[in-house]
Parts: sequence; structure tokens; C-alpha cells
Amino acid sequence: MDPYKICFWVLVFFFFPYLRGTTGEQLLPSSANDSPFWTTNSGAPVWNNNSSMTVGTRGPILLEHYHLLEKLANFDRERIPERVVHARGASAKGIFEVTHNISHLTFANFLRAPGVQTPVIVRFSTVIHERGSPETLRDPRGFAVKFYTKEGNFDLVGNNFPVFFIRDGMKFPDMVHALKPNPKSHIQENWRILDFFSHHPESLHMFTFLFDDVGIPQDYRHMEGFGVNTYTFISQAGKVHFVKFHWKPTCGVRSLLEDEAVKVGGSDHSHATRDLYDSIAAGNYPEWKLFIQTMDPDHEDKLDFDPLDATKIWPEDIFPLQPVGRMVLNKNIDNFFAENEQLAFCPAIVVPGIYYSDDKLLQTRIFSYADTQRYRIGANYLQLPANAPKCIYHNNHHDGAMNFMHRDEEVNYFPSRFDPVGEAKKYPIPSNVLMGRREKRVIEKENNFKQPGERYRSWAPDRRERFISRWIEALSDPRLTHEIRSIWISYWSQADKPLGQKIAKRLNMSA
Ligand code: HEM
Ligand SMILES: *[C@@H]1O[C@H](CO)[C@@H](O)[C@H](O)[C@H]1NC(C)=O
Ligand SMILES: *[C@@H]1O[C@H](CO)[C@@H](O)[C@H](O)[C@H]1NC(C)=O
Ligand SMILES: CC(=O)N[C@H]1CO[C@H](CO)[C@@H](O)[C@@H]1O
Repeated sequence: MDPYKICFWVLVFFFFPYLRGTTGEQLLPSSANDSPFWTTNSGAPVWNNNSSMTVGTRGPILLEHYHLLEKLANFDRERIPERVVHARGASAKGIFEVTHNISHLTFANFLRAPGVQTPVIVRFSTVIHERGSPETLRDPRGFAVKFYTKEGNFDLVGNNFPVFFIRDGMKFPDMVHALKPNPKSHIQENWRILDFFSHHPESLHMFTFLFDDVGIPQDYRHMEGFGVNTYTFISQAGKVHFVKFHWKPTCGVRSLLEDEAVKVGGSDHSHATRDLYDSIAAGNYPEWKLFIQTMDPDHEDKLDFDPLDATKIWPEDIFPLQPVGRMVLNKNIDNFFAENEQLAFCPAIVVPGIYYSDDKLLQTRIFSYADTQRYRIGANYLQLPANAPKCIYHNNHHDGAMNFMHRDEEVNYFPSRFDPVGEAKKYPIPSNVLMGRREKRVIEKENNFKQPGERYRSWAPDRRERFISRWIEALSDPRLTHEIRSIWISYWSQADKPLGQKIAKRLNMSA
């Protein structure tokens, strides 16, 4: 533990409002780093940091030794709750640059023309295990990008696979409970995972990624990223397109097979974090190209699947990838806690020109992220430097725990004849008419088996074989029942008949 760093951040906290420029640009106090001696959080010099103040040389310790109490109290509060998912992660900063003109699709200011650059911070993560867990486990990876645009932040909170396990966030807490360690043994167990997902054939497509050779990325640099959910682009004229986002690493995609993962992870629980940090430190800046797929909403009924279903991809032969820009990560973070632990992404954070879709998974995510962050970090988490926008911002949402925004106005209500701040100019949002009965139902075009079957059949025989072996291993968990194994065989048979037969044969069961 480094008390100097604690003092530094506490000082940052207190001095931050006074050091803000009038443009809203945020500066950190450089003086804290230059202080020649230790101080308390309130700035008094500390003349002895080695010994507690005692009665005589041997004690007892005096309650009035405030510096000691403060030092311990700060230490006692060093950790904040880890993220409920994606606890383990690494972040880095850089720029996003538009390379292609897509202004006919969206009026988003940061996408307005080729050459426009926007600062970004990115956090890569694993999903299921704890903050200190290894980075070599079979698990999806998070790929979250925060664009600090001139019209507010845009968070593209994605994963390294293009689809997701479920299509309705109502199921997310149960899904995470099944994937997380057993609450009794605290061990991740296949019987719990395969029991839960045996009720959810929509998860099959995601499993053709997770149990495929791409299930353990080599590191964070050699990973694709996908927005997964469908968003909406709106043009200045109000024309709407559904859009999906894809990041492609310029250094290619690389994954680890099981034996390689054991080798890499055996002595290093942080190999991917290390790889990212060392690459940037060495000037070997990771780069991704951003592509989009777009769809005219009038097209959606012509498909045999629901394009707003997050368990589906949009076939690239019908919806080709269109290049948009590039992202280069050229700066390591200065402080892990401030720029990783306290970093907060949220799919609800969009900018004018980009909107949500009716994708049910996205709609639940709109609530969940900011809610967990208010709990995990605190009510004013968006004021922290890494989370705050880099443009001017102003509203009457104020006070609350840890509010450190400098404010001196006397009118904190709206409307007011004294307050010069007005509403922003209206900009287009999707204008489609929403209509229907109240319902709690699964979407009509589930089509759970076609895309997973197609993906499986696209692989070479040895890749199929490794996929099957992983399923045999998972389905061999002694706590799984005959019924659950039969359900999985039936699911895989519906995706691809020979695949189901092969799994059944290896388990001595019938397909
Ligand atoms: C398309 C599916 C999803 C993707 C791609 C996704 C991706 C991510 C990523 C990348 C993070 C890490 C954020 C960070 O680094 O700060 C994250 C965190 C989280 N996700 Fe998701 N997620 C998905 C679905 C959901 C759903 C459906 C829910 C809930 C309804 C959910 C709830 C959360 C929560 C609560 C966190 C922790 C946020 C934090 O405190 O930082 N996710 N997710
Ligand atoms: C505290 O300990 C450091 C070395 O650990 C020493 O340099 C310093 O003089 C000590 N200060 C006092 C006031 O005893
Ligand atoms: C981008 O395309 C639009 C038409 O779609 C055009 O009006 C505009 O001039 C183009 N901008 C640049 C910088 O090429
Ligand atoms: C134990 C400890 O924290 N010692 C530090 C006390 O402060 C001096 C500077 O005044 C440091 O050099 C010591 O490392």
C-alpha cells in the first residue's frame, strides 16, 4: 500500500473543482506530485509516519492520533465492490478517427466527416470470474469503448463475440448465477451451466463461439469486438437505419487452444493485461478498424429471423460490412483504480444521431449499467475524470454523496427568468409508431437452430472435432441427468443432424 498515492487521490478529489478550466477541461493538480513531504488529507504536514503516538514508548495508543486514524480509515475503504460481471479487466486510451463518410446514415457529430478524431478509453475484460482471476479461461471477453465526443460520451459496450446467450435481460441475473461459481462450493460447475441453458435453446449460437477454438482469446489485442445489440442510426432528414458495430484488429484474431492456455496461464494470471500494457509501452500500438452493418427497418419482415434478436448475426452477404473508422490505443492508463475500477460504461449512453432499438436485451441493459454503477461507485460516478464528458455539461441534478463539482449558481431550477441556460435544439429520434398490447412473451421468429448449424458446418473437420470433444467433456459432468443430456443432444441434432448423432454416440446415448 502506498500512502503517498492515497494522499494524491484525496487531494485530487478536493482540488479538482478549483482546477477546472472554464471550458470544462479537467486538470489534475500537478502540485500534489511535487509535494516534498507527506501530509494528512487535509494538508497538514506529517512529521512522523513511522510510529503511532503512544503514552510513553510502549503505549497504549492515543485516540487523538488523527493521522493514524485517517491513514487506517482510508486504507479500510480502498476497495470498492467489484463489478458483478466483467470484474477482471484492462484498459487503455487512444483515439478514434473517421476514415469513411457515413454522414448520410447518421448526424452523430463525431462521425461527421473523414479525419475527425475523438479521444477514447477502452476496457477489455473477462466476464465471469473475480477481479484477480486468470485471463486464460474459456469465457467471452468484454470490449467496451467510451468515445469522448463533443456532444457527450458514446459508450459502445460490446463483447468479442457477435451474439449473446439470451435475448431478454429478464433472464440475465439467472444466467449469470448459473455461470458464476456454485454458491455453496464457489466453483464454476458445468452441471449448473448446462442445466440452466437446457431451458434456453437460443443460447446455442453463442455456444458455437464459446466452445469453438475462439473461446479463449490469445490476449486483448488479437480480439474482434461487436456491439452485439442492434442500435439505430438517424440521418439529419430523420431516416432511420438499424446498425450493428464490428471492430476488427489489424494484427488479426488469435486464440489459445486448451494446452496453450494452460501453458500461458500457469505462471501468469495477468498475461493479457501485461500484453496490452507492454505493447503500448513499447510503442506497438494496437489498432482496430470499425465497420458497420446497416439495415432498412422495412427489410426486417423479409428475414427468417428477428434482426433485433441478440442471438442472431446479420449475414454479411446480405448486409455487407461497411468501413467507418479506425481506433488506435496509444496511451496506457496512469492509475488502475481511477481509470479501470472506477471506469463506468453504459449502453444507454448514446449521442444525438445514434439511438437504441427495440432489442429486448439492449432495453434491459439501458437500466442495468447505470444502476449498478450508482451502487458500485456512488451516486456521482459520472463526475469522476474518466467518466465525465470532455465537453461542457450542465443540469440541475446536484448534490449527493461525493459530489465535487464546483457550483456557485443561485438558480438551480428550471424554468427560470434568471437562468440563461435553455434547452438544446431538437434533433431527430426514431419516429416510428409504437403500438401493441401489454405482453410478456418470447419473440415470434425464434429460429434457434439455423445459424448455429451453419456456423458448425463452416468449420474444417478437426475444428468440429475439438468442438465435439468440449461438449463431451461438459456433458460428462456426473451431476448432469440423462434428461438434460438428451435435451442437449436434441438441440445439437436440430442444429446439425450428424453433430447430434456424434455427440450421442460418444455419450452412449441415442440421437
Ligand atoms: C449484448 C449483451 C451484453 C454485452 C455485450 C455486455 C457487455 C458488458 C461489458 C463489456 C461489461 C463491462 C463494462 C465495464 O468494463 O465497465 C459489462 C458489464 C456489465 N453488464 Fe453486460 N453485457 C451484455 C448483457 C448484459 C445484460 C442483458 C445485462 C443486464 C440486464 C448486463 C449487465 C451488466 C452489468 C451490471 C455490468 C457491470 C457494469 C459495471 O459496473 O461496470 N449485461 N457488460
Ligand atoms: C522514519 O523511517 C524512515 C526509514 O524507514 C527514516 O528515514 C525516517 O528518518 C524515520 N522518521 C522518523 C521521524 O523517525
Ligand atoms: C459526405 O457525404 C455527403 C453526402 O452523403 C456529402 O454531402 C458531404 O459533402 C460528404 N462529406 C465529405 C467530407 O466528403
Ligand atoms: C514507513 C514509511 O511510510 N516511511 C516513509 C515516511 O516518510 C518518508 C518521507 O518523509 C519516506 O521516505 C518514508 O519511506
